[in-house]
Amino acid sequence: NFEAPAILIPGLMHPHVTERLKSAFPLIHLASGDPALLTEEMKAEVRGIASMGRVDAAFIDALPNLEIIANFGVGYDAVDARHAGLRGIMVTNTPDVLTEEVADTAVGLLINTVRELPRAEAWLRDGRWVGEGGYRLTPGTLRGRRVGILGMGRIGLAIARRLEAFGLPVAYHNRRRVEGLAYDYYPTLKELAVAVDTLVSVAPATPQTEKIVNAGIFAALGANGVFVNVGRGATVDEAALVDALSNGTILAAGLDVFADEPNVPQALINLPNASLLPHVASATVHTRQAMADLAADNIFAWFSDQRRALTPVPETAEVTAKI
Ligand code: 8YV
Repeated sequence: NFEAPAILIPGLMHPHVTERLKSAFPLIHLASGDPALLTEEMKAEVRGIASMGRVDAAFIDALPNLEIIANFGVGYDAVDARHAGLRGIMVTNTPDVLTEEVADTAVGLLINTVRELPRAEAWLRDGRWVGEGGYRLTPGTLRGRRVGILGMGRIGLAIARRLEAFGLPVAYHNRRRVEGLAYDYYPTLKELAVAVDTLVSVAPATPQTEKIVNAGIFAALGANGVFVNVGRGATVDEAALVDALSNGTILAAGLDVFADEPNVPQALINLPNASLLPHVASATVHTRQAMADLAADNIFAWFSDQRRALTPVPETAEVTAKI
């Protein structure tokens, strides 16, 4: 029997989260969020979860005394937050602390994609500058582009501000128009894609966003089109993207996220006009430390006398702790 509430960590976790939590709570590590791995004692004792991976409805239901799930990451599609909310369980994520880092990476990925910088560097490293001369003039440029942002939340806004400083006109699509924002708003993604040639997606994975970036969107972007994704891979029809990149429907794509990570379709890897990163947008020591602190602080705050979370997700905003 534990005195402090037991916190369960299913799967991998940033070591700083583990370090901080273990100073105050008994920790239980599991290989994954699989209910079959839970003992009766765990079921009785676990009151919190800190996770980077999947926490589904079955796992939540297997833990009768669960009060809070602290997700490491701003995107919390791996957690069934709606189900948690219905059960009166708090879910938290890690907003704000990664906003600038992810926006930096998005702009870097956009430039890499349009100006072919990774391929130009490979040209140098492969000795081709000496052997064959300068790298080719790139058909792509940021000059003259119009950028559409899919998902005008904190990160979308940070990307928009950067691109504004680059001298590029910005427009956006979002579930709702953002009040007080001067950028052109398009009520549908299709209308946005028609109006711009460069689409940067920060959209989360939800049932409503599944494969919304599809063949029709690529056709609307057009032959000079560029698609950059730092949101979630599930929002993209990857087969349609491969087609669009192969047959010249769009010019190029830069992707940090994929539908089935870490598995990236070989067809994408084979395409020279795809710039691909292994989900690194927030992956610095600095930002991951801040995310780790916020994930741990949510658990500390919940089990403190205040009994409240710092950064609840909208689905559980109304959840309150039983005293
Ligand atoms: C993290 C992310 O890599 O915050 C997110 O939503 O996708 C990334 O910052 C991921 O959540 C850590 O597992």
